[in-house]
Amino acid sequence: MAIKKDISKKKEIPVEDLTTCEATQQMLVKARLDGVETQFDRAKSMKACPIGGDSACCKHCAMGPCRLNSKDPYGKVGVCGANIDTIQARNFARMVAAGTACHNDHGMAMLNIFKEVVNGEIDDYAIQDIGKLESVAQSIGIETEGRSIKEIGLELYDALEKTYTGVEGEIPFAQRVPEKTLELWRKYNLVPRGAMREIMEMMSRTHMGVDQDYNNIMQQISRTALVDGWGGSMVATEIGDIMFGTPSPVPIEVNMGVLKEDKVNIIIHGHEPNLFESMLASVQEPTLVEAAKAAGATGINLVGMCCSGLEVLSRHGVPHAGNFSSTEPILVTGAVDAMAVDIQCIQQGLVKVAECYKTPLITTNPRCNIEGATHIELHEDDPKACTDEIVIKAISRYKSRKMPVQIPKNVNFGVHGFSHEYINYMLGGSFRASYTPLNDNIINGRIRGVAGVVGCTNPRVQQDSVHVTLVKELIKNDVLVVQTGCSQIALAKAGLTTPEAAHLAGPGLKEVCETVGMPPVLGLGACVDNTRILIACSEMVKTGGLGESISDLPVAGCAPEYMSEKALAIGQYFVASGVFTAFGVTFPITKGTKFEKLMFEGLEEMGLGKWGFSPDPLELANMMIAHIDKKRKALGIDKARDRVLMDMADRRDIDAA
Ligand code: XCC
Ligand code: SF4
Repeated sequence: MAIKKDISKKKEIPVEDLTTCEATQQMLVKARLDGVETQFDRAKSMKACPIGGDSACCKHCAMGPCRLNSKDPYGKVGVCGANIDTIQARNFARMVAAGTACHNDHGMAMLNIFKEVVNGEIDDYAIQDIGKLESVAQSIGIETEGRSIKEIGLELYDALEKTYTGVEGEIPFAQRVPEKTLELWRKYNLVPRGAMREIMEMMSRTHMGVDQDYNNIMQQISRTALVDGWGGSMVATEIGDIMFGTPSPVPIEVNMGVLKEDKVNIIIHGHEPNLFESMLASVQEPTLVEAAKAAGATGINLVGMCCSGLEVLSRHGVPHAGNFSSTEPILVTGAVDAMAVDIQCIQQGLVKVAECYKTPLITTNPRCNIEGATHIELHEDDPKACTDEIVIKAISRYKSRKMPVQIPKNVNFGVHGFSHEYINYMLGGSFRASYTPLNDNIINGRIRGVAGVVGCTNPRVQQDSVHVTLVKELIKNDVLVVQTGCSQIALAKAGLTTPEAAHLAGPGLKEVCETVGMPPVLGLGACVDNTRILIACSEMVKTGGLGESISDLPVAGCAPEYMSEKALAIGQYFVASGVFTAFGVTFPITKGTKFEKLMFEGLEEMGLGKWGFSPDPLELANMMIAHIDKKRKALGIDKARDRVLMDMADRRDIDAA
């Protein structure tokens, strides 16, 4: 037995290879000493299934499951005769449907709360950004002049409800899509109806014996994804802003060092902002603050993780403790007195780790219970009943903290909370807010293009490192980077979301950043807030000078460490909107097939965007930059950039002389 143990110890991967996040490294070392298992250990012992990885298997009926050979993809078909292209297209379709369902489910929940707030049935939340309410209403043709908040709000609710329930016609935010892009969608029948309809149709078409032409399945994949980006996710962002405020830049702190040994530490993890917003009220409740002090703490410390954390980091500057892969390791500090979660990316492994450190793990949403966790349901008409109880649980855990606490000292700073409204204002100034300066700087070549780098972390690759290497390479090449999701926290921990990080940018981007005082990497919020990027793209097209369609823009997207089906849905809506989007880690298709060709070439030939893939960050950067340059050339602005760079070089020569 002892020998066996030695062997397993020898095989242990150094924590530095698992993650570049130092705090997470420290906690992984401690976890090993404490005998606690995390996703990093499970990823090592659970080899990814190679057939599933290539999407060459189908379990859509009981004649199967059928496994095809991805080395010889056309050598075999399933029992029903389904070929590799049908099988992969259906698998991809269902992943996109699941991701789209998640974002729409979240958006619909927000919209329901909004309705009850407007109706006066919920008073723990409010309409905080009336300007945003009006601008969103106007963007879909709702009259706002001389009308009350309630009138506008109810009409907005009725209109946006169609995002989910629309049986026919086009979703409301299709009105925000640039004309030429929308025309193309109409030509291919891609403009979504309501999400319920699109997801239902996607599930039905991918049942055994229904849609068996990968091209036709792809049409519904795009339409389904578009009702995520321009539908449910966009509603989640806009309603979130209306109720909780539109973000504007705030200085923030990230990393595990935001936990405080002498305070009652509460972490909120998940996605919907309502839990966190109510928790913000609870931790300020004087009686609860007193109770924390009576328990010997100096106060209550509320911090976020994952997208829940990003919602309030952007809006209120609440500290953020880390991204997805750090959610288990942070419990290893022993300093977390409660972790409250709602929906999405809450890995079941948390239960065991929480148990080891006697941290209450509390689920709050009826759609997400976890075996072994404590469920305290949050009801929107009285959310504080739930969040107060969580605080009380945390205080009593603080009081009975038994084991020694070990909090990594790491704290990093950044400026986050950008929004498309703020980009408008920041570059244009308050009197001439517009996208013209951004477009001008792209046209004159100081900014080569814009890249969205987003998405998860994944223990199949070294946590954070792919994000950071990729983004550094992009900004070095004058590509302005916008970010959402867990990726943003990777970059914040690496110090790239500060204005000072401009020195890492190429000469053109550096000049723009220094003039405006902005970071070269802009954090735009949670994953639903990728829709801020869609709107920014839309504005860039409408402002002029960069083509007529989103597909004309010198922009690209990437999720280099993705893991979730939501990320695939996001990727697909960017592709269908006209953006080249590259993913890392692995891509769920079989190489050398017609479906691969459609995804990586065919969609672009139709005038949409296309997919790209590489596990290597520098290769990803090169692909994105090459795409941006291709678009610059097509726009005839490639020469301008040569001039700017020559100017810079000339200037340096002069300086040197
Ligand atoms: Fe989840 Fe949104 Fe991915 Fe992070 S980035 S791991 S989806 S928390 Ni959305
Ligand atoms: Fe096999 Fe066809 Fe059934 Fe899929 S649908 S499991 S390929 S028989």
